[in-house]
Amino acid sequence: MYKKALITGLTGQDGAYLAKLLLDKGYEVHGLVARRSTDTRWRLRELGVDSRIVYHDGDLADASSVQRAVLKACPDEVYNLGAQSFVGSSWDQPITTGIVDGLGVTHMLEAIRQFRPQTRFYQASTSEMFGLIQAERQDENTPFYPRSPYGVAKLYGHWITVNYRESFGLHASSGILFNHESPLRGIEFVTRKVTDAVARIKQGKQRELRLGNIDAQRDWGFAGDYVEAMWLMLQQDKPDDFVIATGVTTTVREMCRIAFSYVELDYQDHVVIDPEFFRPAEVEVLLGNPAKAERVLGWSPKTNLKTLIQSMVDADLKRVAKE
Ligand code: GDR
Repeated sequence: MYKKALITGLTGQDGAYLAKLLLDKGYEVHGLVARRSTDTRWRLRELGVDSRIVYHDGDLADASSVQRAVLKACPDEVYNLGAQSFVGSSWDQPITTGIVDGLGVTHMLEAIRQFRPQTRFYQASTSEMFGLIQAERQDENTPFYPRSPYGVAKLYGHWITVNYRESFGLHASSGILFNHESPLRGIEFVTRKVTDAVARIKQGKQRELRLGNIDAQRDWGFAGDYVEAMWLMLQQDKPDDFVIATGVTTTVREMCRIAFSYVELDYQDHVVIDPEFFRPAEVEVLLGNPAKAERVLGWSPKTNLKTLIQSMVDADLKRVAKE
């Protein structure tokens, strides 16, 4: 028998890659999607999966719509990827971020507990929960210290997942994913902001790139590799929490150098530091230890940062040329 999955955040980067992965495995894929006047399905079209998904109108902030989606879809697996996911915006919209990224998780867990307790649940947790890091390499036992309203809301989402697992015996797992990127990344995130600018500068459509703290360090992987880890977590007999990372950390500055030098440009000729893009509180460095995921899930990252950034520049060069 084929399985059914319900994905929240379906129209985002991870939602699109995960939908493709599950469809390729023979799943019936459902998505909870908020109705918007703008086009939100371009990533699904890009991966050729748009017409193969069953859409449910709804929003994580609205508990009744979440319940309705669970009752209609009858999913075997729920992947809760929906969130206000841009850290920078979370200072401007702390309440929306808290409702969607925090309470939204409880809306889904409650729907599962009440109507379909056999459903397996995946929560998209984040390395932002480590924030002001308490260990040089962060793993499942590292204490949390979030540094943004986003990180704080996600920490609530993480602990309520753990709590429902322990309180009600739900098969609920939390993936603590470090930064993961792709050509489908939103333009507000720094990798895509850089690769898009590189393509524009190379084609004479832009001259400079304004960035904030380029000394920040991140552990960047490829989103396509990371959605595989989400699926693997729900195939285990026992629910658990896993850090998903590459184990390599790189500065934003070095990431810029990789992107610009790929098209024979020097980032120093184009990058301008602009205080507007600094955050009220910064996460200076993140470096994950994915040893448990390797051991238990048999998962390891397949794509290194250079290959990833170059593939993003290639995609942006093509897209910008068509504009
Ligand atoms: P992050 O991703 O906050 O780590 O969260 P982002 O790419 O936005 O920032 C990474 C680092 O780059 C620095 N930076 C800039 N960032 C942006 N966006 N724009 C700039 O101009 C800029 N200049 C420097 C930032 O200060 C930061 O240190 C991402 C999101 O996908 C989260 O949803 C997810 O949970 C985590 O990754 C893991």
